[in-house]
Amino acid sequence: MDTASIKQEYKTQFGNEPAAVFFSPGRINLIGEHTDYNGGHVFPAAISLGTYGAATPRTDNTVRLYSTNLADAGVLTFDVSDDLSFDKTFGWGNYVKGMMYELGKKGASFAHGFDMYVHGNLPDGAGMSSSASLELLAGVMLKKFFELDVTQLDLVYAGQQVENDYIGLNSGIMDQFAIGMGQKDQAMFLDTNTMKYEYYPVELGDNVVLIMNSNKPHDLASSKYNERRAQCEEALRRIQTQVDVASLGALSKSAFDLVTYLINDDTLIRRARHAVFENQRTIDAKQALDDHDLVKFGHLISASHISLQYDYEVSVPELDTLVDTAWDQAGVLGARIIGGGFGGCAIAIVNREQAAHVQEVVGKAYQEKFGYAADFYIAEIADGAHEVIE
Ligand code: GAF
Repeated sequence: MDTASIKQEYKTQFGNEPAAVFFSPGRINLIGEHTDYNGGHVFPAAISLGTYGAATPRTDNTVRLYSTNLADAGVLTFDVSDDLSFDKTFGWGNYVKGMMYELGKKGASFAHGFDMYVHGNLPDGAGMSSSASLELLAGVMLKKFFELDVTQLDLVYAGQQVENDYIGLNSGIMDQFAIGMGQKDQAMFLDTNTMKYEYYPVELGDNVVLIMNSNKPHDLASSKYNERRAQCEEALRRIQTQVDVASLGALSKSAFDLVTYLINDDTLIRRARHAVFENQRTIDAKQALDDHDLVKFGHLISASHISLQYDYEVSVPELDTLVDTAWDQAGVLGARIIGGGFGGCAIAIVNREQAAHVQEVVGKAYQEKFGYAADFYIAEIADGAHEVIE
């Protein structure tokens, strides 16, 4: 959907012209999975698939929300003077109301209502972070309409608080950061321990990032995401009984080896090993790009998948099939699951000329095995959440 169509749809729904249109991307992650709540590094980028919002301030206190993606929910309505606490029955609207709630805790005030029409082209539940996309969409809209004195980074943190405190998913900062701070053609190499980051051009020579959507939706909150985080925290707690270390991300691979006896539990060792090794792989992957060593970069990406499959156990047969089949194809440098796991998407770094063939072969194998199709997109790296000015 382009800006003109979303404006038209807004008008059909609400009867007036929208005052502004906003876009908030989804994200991919080159490498660094489940490291962001372990004080490690991540390497994500915002993409051109995402969520559009057309909106207008109102003179009264009513808020009306409508999403084409969840049209069955109809128009969701509340009043800015209502209790804005989480309400399970309010469905997707909680992401917008949650941003008001969290920004309100930081001093923002909302003196009037607004109408908002939302349309996302990000496949729902595909692990490209449609929820963070919606949070940041609401964030940039609220900032404009209520003249909030907040930075883009403040909106990023508010989005994470919506997940953690409002919705109840103990996610890290990666998704909101990538979606809020993204820049066209740039990935972000972020140290989640210090929050220092640098933009890094996604220049992969003759290669593209092929997104492979399993179309098996994941549900992070009801999946084992919070359990994984708790397992990492427990492993760290056991290490800290004897060693002064702030996070798993602060441990080198050899330092970790020396303290596994303190963890002394098969599952917890595997979870923590993933966090420690994945952090190191992410640092090495950036070094490989610095060295123009794309073959090594690809190997690190594939190693990440193996670690997520066996040590962290967040993959599923659908994603393993996409990744394994991609690995077997000429022109593929590496492939792995992205995001929280338990469904959603994988990526493959593929030679541009061979991408169509890889897509065909992987798609056919997937359809034969699972009886439904996977979808494929070439990632376009895009700007973070913003108002669309024409
Ligand atoms: C989800 C979370 F929201 C992120 O914070 C991150 O932990 C990711 O899973 C795994 O790397 O997308």
